[in-house]
Amino acid sequence: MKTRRFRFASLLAVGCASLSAQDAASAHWPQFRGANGSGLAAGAMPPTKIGPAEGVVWSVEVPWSPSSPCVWGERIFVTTFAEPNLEVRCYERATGTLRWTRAFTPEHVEEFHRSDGSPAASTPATDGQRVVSYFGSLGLVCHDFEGKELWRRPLPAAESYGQYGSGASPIIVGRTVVLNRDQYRYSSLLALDLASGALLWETPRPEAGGSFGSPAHWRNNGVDEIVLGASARLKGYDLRTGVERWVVEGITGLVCTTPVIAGDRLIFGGWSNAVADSAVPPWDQFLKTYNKNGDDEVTPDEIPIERRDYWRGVDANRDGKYTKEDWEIRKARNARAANLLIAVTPGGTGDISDSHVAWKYRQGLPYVPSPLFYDGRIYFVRDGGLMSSLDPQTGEPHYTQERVTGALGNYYASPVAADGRIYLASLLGKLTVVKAGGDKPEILHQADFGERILATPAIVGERLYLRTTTKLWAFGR
Ligand SMILES: [Ca+2]
Ligand SMILES: [Ca+2]
Repeated sequence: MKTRRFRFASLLAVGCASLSAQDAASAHWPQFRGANGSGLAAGAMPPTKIGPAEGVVWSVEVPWSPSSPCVWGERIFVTTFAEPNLEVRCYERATGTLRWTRAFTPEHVEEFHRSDGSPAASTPATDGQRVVSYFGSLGLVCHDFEGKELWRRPLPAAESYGQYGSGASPIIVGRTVVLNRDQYRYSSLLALDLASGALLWETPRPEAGGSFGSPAHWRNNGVDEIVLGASARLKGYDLRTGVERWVVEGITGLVCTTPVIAGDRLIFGGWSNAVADSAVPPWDQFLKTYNKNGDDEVTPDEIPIERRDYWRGVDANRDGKYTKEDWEIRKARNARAANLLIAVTPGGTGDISDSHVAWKYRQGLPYVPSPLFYDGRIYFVRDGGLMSSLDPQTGEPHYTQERVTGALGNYYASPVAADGRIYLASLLGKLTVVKAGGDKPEILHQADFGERILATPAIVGERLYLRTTTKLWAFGR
């Protein structure tokens, strides 16, 4: 009898779990790029005809930041920079009415690029009860849905690579908040208890000189892992302990993208000109140019002040000065770094660079936008407005670098998909709806918002939410 009751309870639990998973996929968009960063909203039916004068349900003015909407039930959460404050905002999903704002004035605002960056670049994450927001200048803060602060985890102001500003968003996996804190120095991966904000583990990543992609959760052969890439390496960590389980050597140098799950595989794709490092002269030449006191190193005070920031990222061993060792480290790193899109197969531990990479693809790679896995295919968009689609099993292209006609130029927002359509938003403000599948991207619709788009759209039910430079928009049929 006990056994039977236990079995019944297990069945019930399984039933509930699958129901809530379905529910989560369609009724919510709980973090950057939705459920597990997939860019997908299963069962959603967003409109095709979207534009500043088409399908608008509502729009509201929001101070600019590149973070994306996070949606749960009747609430939309966004972070923003309303100078001098960092803000978490909650809007009514049905009407766009501002429900609450919580503002923070940091002691030091992290450095960021004014044109394309903001100290509120990270998208919040929610489990349906709490919303967790990250600011590189502040740390993590958790609110309930009414805006009551539940906990705060202060962190020193981030020193991002190249002073672009922090870019990665926190994710929630079960009861754990995971944050990529890759930066110029003191890089680490953190896990916190969602309920209390207590630190569960922090794994130093001294080899990571800064990255901008959000981590992904991969259930790899039965083990819950956190995966992220930086500085020419893709790594998997045990979610429970933070212990590194595997590494793939030889991805791109500067990572802006998030890995995505494709069936039992993990897809990672990224491009950066940090692979070539063409701007860095040979060591002897650098020493000759800047060294003033005849020793064998260059200290920052020997470099003209207007050039110091430029050279900061070259200090590979992070000791605050420039020596031949920095050049050797960079040389070794660059020797392995490669601009690639790869499929990692499950079950590997240790260095799996050769053993668990099913294929590598080298063309048309994305810089900032993450790849998308949708309906059996991988899609990605390269700066210039060139779209590609691959088979995840073989890495063979369905099409390669096809022009997204009418929406060329650069892309920051990641592609998202629902109901047989892929939604692309270009930096210059063109929204393009492409039919999934086919032997080239068939454009179903295109609109010009007349202002820049950096944020990845969110899709929930029959709505698509889009953040442009000045506004948050809701679209429906
Ligand atoms: Ca010197
Ligand atoms: Ca150094």
